[in-house]
Amino acid sequence: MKITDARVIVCSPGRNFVTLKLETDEGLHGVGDATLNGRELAVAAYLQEHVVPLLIGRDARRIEDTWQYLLKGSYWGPGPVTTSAIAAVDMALWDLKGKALGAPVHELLGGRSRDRVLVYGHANGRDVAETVAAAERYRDLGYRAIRLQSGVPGLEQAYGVGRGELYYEPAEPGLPPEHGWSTEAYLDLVPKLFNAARNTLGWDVHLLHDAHHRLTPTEAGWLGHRLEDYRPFWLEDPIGDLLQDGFVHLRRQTRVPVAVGEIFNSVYQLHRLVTEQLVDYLRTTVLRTGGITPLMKIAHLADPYQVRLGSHGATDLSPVTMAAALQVDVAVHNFGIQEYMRHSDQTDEVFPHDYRFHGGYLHPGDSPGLGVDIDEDLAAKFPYERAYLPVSRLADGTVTWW
Ligand code: KDG
Ligand code: MG
Repeated sequence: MKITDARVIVCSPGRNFVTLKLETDEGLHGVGDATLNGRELAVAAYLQEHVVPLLIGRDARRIEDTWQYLLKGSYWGPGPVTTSAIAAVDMALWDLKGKALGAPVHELLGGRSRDRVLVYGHANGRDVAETVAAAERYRDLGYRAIRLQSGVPGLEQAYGVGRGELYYEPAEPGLPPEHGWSTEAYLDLVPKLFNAARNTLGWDVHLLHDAHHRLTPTEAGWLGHRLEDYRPFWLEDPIGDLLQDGFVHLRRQTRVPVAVGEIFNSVYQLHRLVTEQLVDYLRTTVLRTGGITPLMKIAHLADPYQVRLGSHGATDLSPVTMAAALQVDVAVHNFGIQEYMRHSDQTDEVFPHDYRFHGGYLHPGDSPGLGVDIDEDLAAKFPYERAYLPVSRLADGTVTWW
């Protein structure tokens, strides 16, 4: 099965996405997601200028070989642009492999380890009361796990508090907006948020929270310690997750379960966190880490250390990534939870997919390949729009992590 055409499709049905579509001499096509939020065109150019010429004429059956060829052949090693591009190729090749063999990809990864995939949704609001009310609505929709993010007193905007009820989109059209940040106000708020949520929702639902890399290990230890009694499912990105030593310090201070890695793009950024059991969940997903091929290896590395997958699934990862992630989630033994931020209706129309939400779980479906496609004609009606993630500053004007 030879690759005869490779198209890079950039579209913006509500937000920007970069998609790779491979065609073969057997009349089959495969799709992959290459979206890197706020830096989309860098990956589109990387694919178009440097990867597509290497793909035409290649044997589409050779997934591992192609992955190694694109990574080692580039010489420069993994980085967010490179691995997002390679991920799109890898996803499209798994999609093709499944279609060629008439099997959903999870059958090729060892078959199902579970019937359905536990997901968490995003409850948010301008204050604690609004956030808890949003969490109640999620629970009424059947969610068994809910992430809580609230506006912070004194700050106009806060990470995780977005537009729309069931839809959160942080990227803004135009140049980056600037948000203020106060660690003190945030640390005062979060324990109150969890206390109110447990009082209202009870204990029959998992609660999660994302600190979005903004705390020092000492601050994160203080917060984790205060959240322990509310039995959070996890505290995500409590500290900058590239600083591995920080997790040693954090573990000494709190027993709160820790999730990290949505910005990781290789096993080298997480192996120590896994082998020293410094974290509980890995957020790295098929897109950021270079595809299904490397994510399966990461899952297998993590399994004996009792570290589980909890893949990133924000709206900037297209339905193609969600479909691919679900194939892995349902297959690997050490799965924990999948983030599920619903896409807009427009996005779902451009990317028709098999997966369905029901009763707090996602069901990946059983059609051959990944179970997702792109409607190219419809995609063409939504051209790229420049958009950036916000930038944060402290009260004195210092730039900090958003
Ligand atoms: O593009 C950035 C988002 O994907 C990220 O901010 C979302 O942290 C995030 C999450 O946990 O979903
Ligand atoms: Mg996050």
